[in-house]
Amino acid sequence: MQTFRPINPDVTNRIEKGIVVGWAVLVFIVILVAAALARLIVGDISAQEFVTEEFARNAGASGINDDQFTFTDAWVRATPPGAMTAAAYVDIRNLGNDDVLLAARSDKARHVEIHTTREQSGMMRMSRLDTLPVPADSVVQLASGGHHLMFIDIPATFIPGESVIVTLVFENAGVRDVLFTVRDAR
Ligand SMILES: [Cu+2]
Repeated sequence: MQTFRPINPDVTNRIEKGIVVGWAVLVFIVILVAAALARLIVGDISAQEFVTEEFARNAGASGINDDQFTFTDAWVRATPPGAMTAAAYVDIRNLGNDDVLLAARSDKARHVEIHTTREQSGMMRMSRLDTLPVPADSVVQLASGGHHLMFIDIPATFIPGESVIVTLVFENAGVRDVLFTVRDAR
């Protein structure tokens, strides 16, 4: 025969304490996990922002600025569907020593050529330049109707507002990544 035994108040107290401590530990763990996740996510975002900001500082739409070069007005002419080539323009200011643009490349074209425009028997014709001198203390303008960069074999059309990174290779100063913006200009 069972007899009813009142629960020892001391035991009840101990169980309640255990539950409180258990909850406290659980809440603590949840906060730790949440903080770790938040840090991971926020950390990633700020890393991206840092890259973007740094790139914008070095190669923003208004151009990159360093001790040697300032690149301004860097843009690519938007292309109609099916186009195989696109022209790109930029003003290169050389604040340093004499240099020579040797090549350009972009992952938005199979290759990029340096072109110039010449009048030939009343027609404007483009021809390829092997290199383009960029003398000290000068601005070399790659502009419509003159020197320009030519994207050859483009896999996709260039849509206004898009950004295109073009790597310019200089004989002395090395490479510079310049951010070009696609513009709808005819
Ligand atoms: Cu051309």
